Amino acid sequence: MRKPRVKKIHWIPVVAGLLKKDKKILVGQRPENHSLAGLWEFPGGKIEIGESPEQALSRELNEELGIEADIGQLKLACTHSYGDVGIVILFYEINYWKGEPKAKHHLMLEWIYPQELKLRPIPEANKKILGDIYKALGV
Ligand code: DGT
Repeated sequence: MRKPRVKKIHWIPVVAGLLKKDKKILVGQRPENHSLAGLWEFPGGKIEIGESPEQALSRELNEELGIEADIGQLKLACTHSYGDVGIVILFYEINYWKGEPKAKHHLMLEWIYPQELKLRPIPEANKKILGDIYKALGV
């Protein structure tokens, strides 16, 4: 059998939470020992086998921030490929949660005005859809 000529991308599903409080959003700085270290991202991570996106995000927000989150609406989805690996990211609105977010995984957490996102180093996957992220946040 001939090898296919088109290189297939291996897609990894990822979920991220848009936590909003007093017109600010929560971002975390990716830890040193991870890919994209030092970049500011929305809390979240990869969906594990057998999980729904909402279950995955609820687990990630618990592991990373120590909160019990009420997963809101799916606001935005995008894809980004890094060569032969790609990510599909689903961004969910999070308006309600129990507990105070703490940096259990990130170097640090910060509540910032959405406009500040364009001044920070963020993953390329987010940079290229920043306009849509602003729309999803209602700014
Ligand atoms: P692990 O345990 O090291 O496999 O990591 P997880 O499951 O916590 O997932 P992570 O954060 O390493 O993977 C998420 C991927 O999505 C990673 O390639 C970075 C990328 N990404 C791009 N934008 C964002 C974002 O806003 N938030 C998150 N969490 N990931 C993003």
